[in-house]
Amino acid sequence: MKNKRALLISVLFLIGSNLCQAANSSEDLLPEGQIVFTIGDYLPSHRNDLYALVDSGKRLKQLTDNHILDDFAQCSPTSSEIVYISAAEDKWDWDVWTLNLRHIRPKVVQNNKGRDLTPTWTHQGNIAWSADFTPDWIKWFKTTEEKNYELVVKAPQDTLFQRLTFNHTWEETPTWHRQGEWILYTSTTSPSSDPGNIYRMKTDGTQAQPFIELPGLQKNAKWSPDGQWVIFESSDSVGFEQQSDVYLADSIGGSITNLTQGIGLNGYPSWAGNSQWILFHSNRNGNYDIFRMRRDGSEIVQVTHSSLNEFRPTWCRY
Ligand SMILES: [Ca+2]
Ligand SMILES: [Ca+2]
Ligand SMILES: [Ca+2]
Ligand SMILES: [Ca+2]
Repeated sequence: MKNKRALLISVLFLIGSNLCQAANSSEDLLPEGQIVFTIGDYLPSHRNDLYALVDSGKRLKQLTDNHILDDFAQCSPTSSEIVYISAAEDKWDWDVWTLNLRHIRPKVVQNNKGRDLTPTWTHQGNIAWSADFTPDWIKWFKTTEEKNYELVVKAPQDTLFQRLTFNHTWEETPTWHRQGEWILYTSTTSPSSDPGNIYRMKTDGTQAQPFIELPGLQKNAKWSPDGQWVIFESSDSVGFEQQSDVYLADSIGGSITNLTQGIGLNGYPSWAGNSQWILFHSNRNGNYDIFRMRRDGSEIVQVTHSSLNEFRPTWCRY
């Protein structure tokens, strides 16, 4: 326990001192706000914990410390809390949790059987995620990609979630348009020929249709706060990627631009500061770090510099 604490303190110091160095430059690292992200193994593991970078990038605050998986944070529309995945109750059965950023108070949203993935907030502050609907009797015969995940949504005060998709494929990484009319999400309709594309559907689950179809896997789409743009990640395969980049599209899925241009693996884009800035992670310098850039891909600045992996950022305004 003592060793773990000593390690943690040195890790915080390492990151904090590197960050201070960066923040002392003439340029502000970020629009006013805080970045919440994961430090640990890039693949989900019990070493992954959530941290917040506060005071314009000068101070690192640890949000979870329980030697279990805490990962995939997304900031709420009011920026007062995050939703994330935790394996607090069972190593193999991940669940959706929220955490109040001021009081660091974790709360389980749904203790749902199976793995719950990629949680997000709707425009109204409800919580949506991807839930495992693979029947128990068939689970052992299916590869990961063949399992059936469905998108579900739940108001914080409700006991039951509402199911949005009804099919036999994997749906994940939903994102709500700010007016609450459309959802974008990723679906693995034909994993043998294409590992996944971005679809859109009405928020009641109807009118599903392709939105962005490129070779490889497109996921982690996020509508911009002003509703005009979509950022997403596109990689060449599922796992063991050779290539992954952050792309920008307009609100109807056109004018697709590669913003990160192939240097390292780049992904998990997130909007910051009123649709003008994008956060993302990249391993271009040998391990994962958080970066930020303008919406057109210019002014890329590295935000974290430690030799650990920092990844999956989400931005919360103050
Ligand atoms: Ca679960
Ligand atoms: Ca499904
Ligand atoms: Ca694709
Ligand atoms: Ca790093």
